Amino acid sequence: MTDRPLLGLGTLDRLPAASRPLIDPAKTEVGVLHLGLGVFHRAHQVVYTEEAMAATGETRWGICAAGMRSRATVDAVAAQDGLFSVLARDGGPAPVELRVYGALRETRFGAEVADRLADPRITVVTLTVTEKGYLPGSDAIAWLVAGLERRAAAGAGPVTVLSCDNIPHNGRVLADAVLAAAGHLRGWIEENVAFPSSMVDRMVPYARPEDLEQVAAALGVTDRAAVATEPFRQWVIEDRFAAGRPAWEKAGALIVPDVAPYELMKLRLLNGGHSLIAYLGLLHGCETIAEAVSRDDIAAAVRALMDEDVTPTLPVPEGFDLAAYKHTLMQRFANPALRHQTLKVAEDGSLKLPVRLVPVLRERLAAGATPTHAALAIAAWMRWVSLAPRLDDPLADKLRAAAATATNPRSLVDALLPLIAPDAPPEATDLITDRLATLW
Ligand code: CS2
Repeated sequence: MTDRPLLGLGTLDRLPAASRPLIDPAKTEVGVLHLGLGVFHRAHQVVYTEEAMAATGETRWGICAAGMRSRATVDAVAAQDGLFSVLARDGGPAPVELRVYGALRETRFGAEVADRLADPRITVVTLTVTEKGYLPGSDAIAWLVAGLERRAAAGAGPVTVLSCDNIPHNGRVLADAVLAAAGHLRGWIEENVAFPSSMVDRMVPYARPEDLEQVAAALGVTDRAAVATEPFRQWVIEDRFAAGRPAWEKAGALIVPDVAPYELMKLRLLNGGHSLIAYLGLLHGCETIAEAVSRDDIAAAVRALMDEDVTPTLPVPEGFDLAAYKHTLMQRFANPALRHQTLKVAEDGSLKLPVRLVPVLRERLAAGATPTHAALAIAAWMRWVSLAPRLDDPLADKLRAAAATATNPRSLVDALLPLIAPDAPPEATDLITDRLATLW
């Protein structure tokens, strides 16, 4: 890296005008608390929240975001006064967007987040803690409950806790996890906290050194917290709030009575498709999702998964153009500028497949159909589990031990399927074994 100055409040005026924040960070107060300071939060909720403030002129929805695992990310963002850039590319010669965002006003690390919830000006908590954040005993849930405890004690009033993770009816899942850990606070939570469900969408890989270099060259400052993403973004939120919120609809979010149809569509088509591409791609040595779908066999498999297996399971919202949605998805997967790591999408498969593709497999089998491509995705995951040099998954040890006992496709399915689909029907085992044999 060169000796360009670091991005921060003091260097904002060096930025090209078109890349400056939409709001004045110095005049923005915190009204939202966020758990999970990863790349997705920065490229999604921060962008919506800043645009909402810019559209309404409200200055009270700045974000205090807490890192759950990476101290380095918290330090990088804090060193830049909360500022970071979003670089959106679609494969064309110039970025579609390159802007520094200023809505993130404070950072915390881990358990420190709890105290912040005692502030009555904070009326919304958002979460991006990934699937494993909702497991019993997770830090995220413990810190959230500790925060709610302080809020109740401080008499700080009702609050909305909004899950932004890829889990069906994520609001209900979160409410159940929080209430199960709440002990004596249960009654207060039931009276004062709303848990809407939401569907979030934007593909955001880990930023690479080349991305940071591109940002620095264009902006003239060093930004160690920049994120590189695609132009597309979507947020559909259940209209169930306990108190005030940013006007996210002014930034394009849909606030609806029921998010379930949107959630299922997104989880099964996009995320389910993603998982299939990632595991098949890894088995073929592909580093990125775009590289994987540039192979005709993988592109054909994803299309077939979407059209033949997933589509018949979806309750499509009134007036929604599903064919166009699927077409756009294929284009997004193929975005050559995105460099979305197959390894990143392959993480935590034991938690992702049960919400993305196992239900498709079960529902289609129950309907008397043969969901070959959902079975192929699961088979590809199993093959990857048995071959991967390293597994990033909360069940990694268990998966490895189970896979180590398997000597043929059938025994691998027998060893792994119960871990992601307990009580799967025998036809599921047969179908996955058949697909696995083609990958063996
Ligand atoms: C991906 C998602 O990593 C994964 O499992 O499928 O992160 C996906 O990129 C986002 O949900 C897109 O909105």
